[in-house]
Amino acid sequence: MKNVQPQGSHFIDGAYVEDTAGREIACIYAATGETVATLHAATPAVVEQALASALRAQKEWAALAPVARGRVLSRVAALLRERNEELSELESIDTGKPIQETLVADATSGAEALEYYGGLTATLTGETVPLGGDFVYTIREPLGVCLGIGAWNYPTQIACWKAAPALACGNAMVFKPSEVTPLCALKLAEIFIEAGAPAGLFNVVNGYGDAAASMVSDPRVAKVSLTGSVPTGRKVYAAAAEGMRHVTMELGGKSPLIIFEDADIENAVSAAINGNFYSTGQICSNGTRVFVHEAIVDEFTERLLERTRTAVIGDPLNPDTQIGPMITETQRRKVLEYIEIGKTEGAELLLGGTAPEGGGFYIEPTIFGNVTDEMRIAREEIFGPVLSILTFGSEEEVVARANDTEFGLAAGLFTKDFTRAHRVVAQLQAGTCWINEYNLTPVEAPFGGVKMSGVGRENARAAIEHYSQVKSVYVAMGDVAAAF
Ligand code: TXE
Repeated sequence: MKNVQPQGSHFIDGAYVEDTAGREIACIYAATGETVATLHAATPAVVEQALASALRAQKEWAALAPVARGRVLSRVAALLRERNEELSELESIDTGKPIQETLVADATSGAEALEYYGGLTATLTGETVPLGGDFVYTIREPLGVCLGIGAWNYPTQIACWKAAPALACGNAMVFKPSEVTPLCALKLAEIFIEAGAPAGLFNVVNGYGDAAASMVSDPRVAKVSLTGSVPTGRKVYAAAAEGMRHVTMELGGKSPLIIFEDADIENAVSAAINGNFYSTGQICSNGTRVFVHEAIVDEFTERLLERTRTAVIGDPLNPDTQIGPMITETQRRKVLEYIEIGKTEGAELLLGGTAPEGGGFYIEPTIFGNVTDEMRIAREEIFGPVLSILTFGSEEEVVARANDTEFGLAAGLFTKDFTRAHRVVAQLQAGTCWINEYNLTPVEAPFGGVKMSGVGRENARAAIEHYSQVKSVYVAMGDVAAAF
């Protein structure tokens, strides 16, 4: 195994920083269970250094011409692309995701975000509002220091999806990666410096939830953007509310994927595979409730099983591997418990369900049939490779059942009837919907949830609204009227 031990646990003000007084963070390769790096969680002194430096850098950054800021973001994107291979390897070691995925979905997705917002930076302006003589103009201002808190499934992508719009708007960012994937964001911080960003503009502070929590309530933090679970989202949102801080919450889901009777079965199966087994099922927008029309459920299930049986499980660094391990032993145990719950609840285990022999935190792709709405495997976010097939009869019925969840992150449907597609999409309670596709999240499209799945939107122009504020300036052209 390549040496991935970073020069320090944190990256602050343009350099690696270490404070061994912090609690140890073991970075474990999920494919073998071996510790590949050891870091130390941020102490209050490290947090202080990160916030003070970000505050300084933000002022310097906001004073630059927008086109110059955009140029830095574009350079970061170019470096990410140049080093895609090396960064993908690190991403695979950090997360256990197969290299064939990380080569196309992580540093490259991060680069797209930086390209998009790099191009947008110089276009972010206010507006003029004529009032018939007097007028108002608006100034789009940065918020200040933004705190990004990441989950473990997409450490590079999440950092870029948050940093790119934040920085485009003239903010600085302090990013706290998940404690189980602390490595990738440090590399991104190095690249920011190499690309010419001021020291402190993008700082990385590693640590557990408490390190992030201490920053959420720091008065120097103007905005918090979290990707994580609903319980954490609730805590972070509540703490941010104390200081009236802006928030973006990208939380969990239990999204429906609806396959109507006229669907193209092969494409629908492909979508169900991508929406349940990519990244070993550790994706927030996964379509884990697969509703299949009763007329085609046998045909659909047969093809799904046939194709899933061919999945290559193995070493994430082997280019042939299609399914890697779960992120941690804890997550594997949680998923195995859900599989047991599914069996006890009476769902029919059609495929997988066990952890393969040997080291690493592997679980076979698992498919349950005869799942019903009230089962826990159909209601709770499992965050693993567990697909549930539910059957339905009518459009009206499936829309009601698809919406009968506390979550609302995403939804997908397959049909050749485009009138039905748009009619159904209009009724689905979800922030992102796909028609005849699943899980594609281009940076050009807003992404985020409704209901318990979150607030705010990432990506696209929509994110600009969440990383900037508008100041209105009233300009009088005449005399001031007063009563006396
Ligand atoms: O997420 P957490 P975890 C779900 C998934 C998974 C479960 C737990 O079901 O099994 O969440 O994963 C930081 N104040 N998802 O433990 O706890 C924490 O350090 C501030 C779904 O990784 O939500 C980490 O950086 N920050 C999800 C981040 O929050 C706090 C993706 C997320 O941690 C904090 C990941 C606090 N009080 C997990 N407590 C999705 N749907 O995308 C923790 N953190």
